[in-house]
Amino acid sequence: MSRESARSLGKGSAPPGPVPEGLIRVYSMRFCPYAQRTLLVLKAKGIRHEVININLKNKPEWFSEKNPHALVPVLENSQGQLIYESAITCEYLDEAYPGKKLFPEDPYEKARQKMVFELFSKVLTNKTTTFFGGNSLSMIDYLMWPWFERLDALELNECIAHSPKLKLWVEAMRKDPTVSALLKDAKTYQGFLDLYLQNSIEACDYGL
Ligand SMILES: N[C@@H](CCC(=O)N[C@@H](CS)C(=O)NCC(=O)O)C(=O)O
Repeated sequence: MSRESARSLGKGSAPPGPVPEGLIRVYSMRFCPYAQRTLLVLKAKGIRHEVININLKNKPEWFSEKNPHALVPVLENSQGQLIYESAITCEYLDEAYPGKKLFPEDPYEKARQKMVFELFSKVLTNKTTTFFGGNSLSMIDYLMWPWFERLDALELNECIAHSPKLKLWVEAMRKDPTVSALLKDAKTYQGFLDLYLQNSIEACDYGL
């Protein structure tokens, strides 16, 4: 269950009811790279979820009750617990749900991924394995990917043109079934961005 491509809720909309047992809800926006992190983890772990898209240019009055900063992503579970900040939502999902663990079990390796994530840009040059956490894809790759997916749309592909290791990583990421299931093309991102920069309340629903 999902509805990733549902139209967004805006001002005047009724707040959604409680989250049904056995599901988790994510408040999202179709073009948000932070929310994409949460969606990647939901998909990679096969977690049953529903998506409520929020119109960030015309936010519902009730949305600040879900997150005091009124930003997406936010998770809400059937006990009414709310979790926000994308990296925190991803770690919560990894810990709260069974199945494939995306963070390493080893506490040091997990701390290392988090340190690497903090360092982000410095690491790009020190990478020796295909993925950032080793030879298989793990949480840190999903946390970083959304920005790389948008390079083409922003005409910033030059950033990776001179880094063969990074180019190989991008190619490997595009082949991952979770990444490819959520992939959007450059034209779509550009269409969204044009409207977003004009402050259009249609931006978040671009292409629907
Ligand atoms: N640090 C936050 C950033 C989230 C964020 O900035 N989300 C953007 C959309 S991509 C947002 O909700 N913007 C609404 C606003 O700025 O009012 C996280 O990692 O979750």
